[in-house]
Amino acid sequence: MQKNILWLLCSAMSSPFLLAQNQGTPLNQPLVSHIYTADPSAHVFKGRIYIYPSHDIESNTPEDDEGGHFDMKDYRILSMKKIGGKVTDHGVALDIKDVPWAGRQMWAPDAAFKDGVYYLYFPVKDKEDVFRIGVAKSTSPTGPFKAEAQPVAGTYSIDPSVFKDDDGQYYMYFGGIWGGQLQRWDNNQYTAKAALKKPNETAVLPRMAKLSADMKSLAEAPREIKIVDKNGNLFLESDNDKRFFEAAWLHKYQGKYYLSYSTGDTHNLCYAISNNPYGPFTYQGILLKPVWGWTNHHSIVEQKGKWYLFYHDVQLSGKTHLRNVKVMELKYNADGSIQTVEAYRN
Ligand code: FUB
Repeated sequence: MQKNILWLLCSAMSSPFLLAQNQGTPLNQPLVSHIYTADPSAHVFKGRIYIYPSHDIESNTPEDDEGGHFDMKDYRILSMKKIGGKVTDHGVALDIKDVPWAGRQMWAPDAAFKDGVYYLYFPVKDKEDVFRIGVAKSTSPTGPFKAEAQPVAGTYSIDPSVFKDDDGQYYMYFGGIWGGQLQRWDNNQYTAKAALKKPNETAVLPRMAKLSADMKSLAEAPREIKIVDKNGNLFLESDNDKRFFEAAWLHKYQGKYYLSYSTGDTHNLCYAISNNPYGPFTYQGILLKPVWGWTNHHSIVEQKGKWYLFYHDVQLSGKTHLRNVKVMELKYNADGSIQTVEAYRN
């Protein structure tokens, strides 16, 4: 076994960060319990909160280090008028069998609204088992969505998140390492057998690109997003309690761009700030500590002057791949830093 893979496996299996279920008492309850949902991308469209989650299922696909057991086959959208209000499940919005180019594994989606049309962006493996990002359209925020015949040209890996800036420009942030395959993409070129980074190598960086006016294509080639420490240095792979792993989310607060993301094998949600949507982003700290389960994935949204963190854990099932979405309020300090939140009470 290659040394770097051994290191990653060991760090994952013996992770001192992994929070076992039943450590503490959940401070928030699942938003729905009749289906499993994860990776909640929340947006306020016309005053209502819509959540675009992954729809977790028990497919009995064996668990592997590439996340094969996350074998989701459709998307279902949730909505609510306000936090704490009734949550509506709007049923299947897009099925994998209606995506002509898709092979398997519908992972974390996001959505955007422009000129009367809602766009669902979703990562799924193509028929060669390479993750690509697709787009589907609807005139309703809850679908049904009609997928384009091909993935968005130039996209790859997982976890698209689409941010609209104040000037009306949309940007897509994306990528995830390990099963998300981002380590296979260097300079936007694919190498199927690319190795994971070694501990002393610079960590893989998330990607972003401006979206074209048609919302179905990239206006430019994807670029790496630099996440640096307070001295301007990029993180190494061994800085795995801080470096990017997956689940990039971009929001703006008081004129600054906040990039938040999961550190994956150390299970933190962290954030970094920039004056520019392209970065570089300076690391600030932990937003949410590990939750029950292996993955930690979120979104941040404002409604009526309050900010909310949507996240997930495995409270309902106790199984890594059967998650449930939750929400809690997020607060900022006067200097713009975010107060670290806890999902459990001890
Ligand atoms: O839901 C499948 C994958 O798990 C997501 O794409 C990752 O972010 C992780 O939450």
